[in-house]
Amino acid sequence: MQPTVSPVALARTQSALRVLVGAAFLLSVPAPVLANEWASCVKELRTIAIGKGIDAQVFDTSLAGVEPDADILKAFDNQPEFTIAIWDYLSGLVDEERVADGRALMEKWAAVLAQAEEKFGVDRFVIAAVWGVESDYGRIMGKRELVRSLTTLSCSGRRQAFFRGELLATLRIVQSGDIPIGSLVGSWAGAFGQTQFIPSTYQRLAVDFDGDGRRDIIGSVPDALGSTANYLKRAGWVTGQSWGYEVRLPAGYAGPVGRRTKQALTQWSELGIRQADGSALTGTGPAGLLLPSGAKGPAFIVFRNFDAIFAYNAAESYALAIAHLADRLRGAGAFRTPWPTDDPGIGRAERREVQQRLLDRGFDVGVPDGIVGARTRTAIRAFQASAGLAQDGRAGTRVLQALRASTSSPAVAPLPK
Ligand SMILES: [Ca+2]
Repeated sequence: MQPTVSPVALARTQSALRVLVGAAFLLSVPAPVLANEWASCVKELRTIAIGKGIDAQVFDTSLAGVEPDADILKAFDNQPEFTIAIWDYLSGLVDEERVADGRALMEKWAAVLAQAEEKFGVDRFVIAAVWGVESDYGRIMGKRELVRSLTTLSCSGRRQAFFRGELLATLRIVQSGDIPIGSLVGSWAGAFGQTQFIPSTYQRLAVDFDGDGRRDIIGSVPDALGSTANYLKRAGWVTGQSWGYEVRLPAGYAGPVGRRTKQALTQWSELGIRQADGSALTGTGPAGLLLPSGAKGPAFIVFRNFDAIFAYNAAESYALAIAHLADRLRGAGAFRTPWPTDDPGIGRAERREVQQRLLDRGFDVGVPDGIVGARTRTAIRAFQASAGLAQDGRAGTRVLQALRASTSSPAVAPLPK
């Protein structure tokens, strides 16, 4: 699937969606910035910033010695242009590790989550799931200096006006004393913190939830969780209602489909749709029918709260990952209907195993970190070629099994005794 993604949504959760939308971003690759252009651009930004209420001293301190980030351009160039299958996407985001980590952290932060649920009316499992998907519960927040990235993007490329707004919002964070300049690191596009807000979203929606007077979505878990709850509330979350659930379609279903094609549950029932366990549909309000991989894969009835999650990052696959992780954290199992593939996706532990086994066999994958990038895909293709398999470069069940089998029967014959 190739979702339409706004620059705002894209910037916020670039890490989660990179492979889905890499192609869209290639359209706005900035050109390298020349030194004299850079200096005059920074000067212009200074005038604009001061005109918008940023102290000259804050600007000068924040921009001191900042140079264009050529890595941002390289990162663009290295974006693979391919579409990931929904089952691979979900297998990486909703795996056993993320479920176990999330359960442990929900216990640790139970009081804060209860407060967030009470104050904003948003389901704590969904709050935790957003946290888990956006930053792996605060573990992966990006390491790029926000001011440097955003100044680079403010002085080069097609979206300069957008990124200038984000740079100003960043300087306001510094000026307010919410987060010190040295801590403001994030993704190349300016998403930062445990909720991966971009600075303008932060300015609108971040909350001080631990009561220390600062809104710190990087260093404070309560601030991050409260801010996520506030975001979902503002996106229209309906308290006490479900996002939706898996359903079963009648054979040969050819009725309406789509998140936006909402109708009453009675109408869906008349079309023969039941809950996955065969029971009658339940819930409140109009619902859509989501078929992420067509009528042969898992099907879902989705309510208004699915749209609230969708608002966090405009991709249905993303919203489904959050929704499913939330259910898994709550204790639910995998989907009943399997994905329509004979080569199911694998989680991060298995991806690390694939990488380690490739490494053991002499294929270069870098550090086995569970992140399947260009290097790992190249190594998988090389292994697939050597093993006579189709070369799709995908880290899936089939490649894992082939690696396990080939390691247990060594290619090199043992030395004679
Ligand atoms: Ca705080």
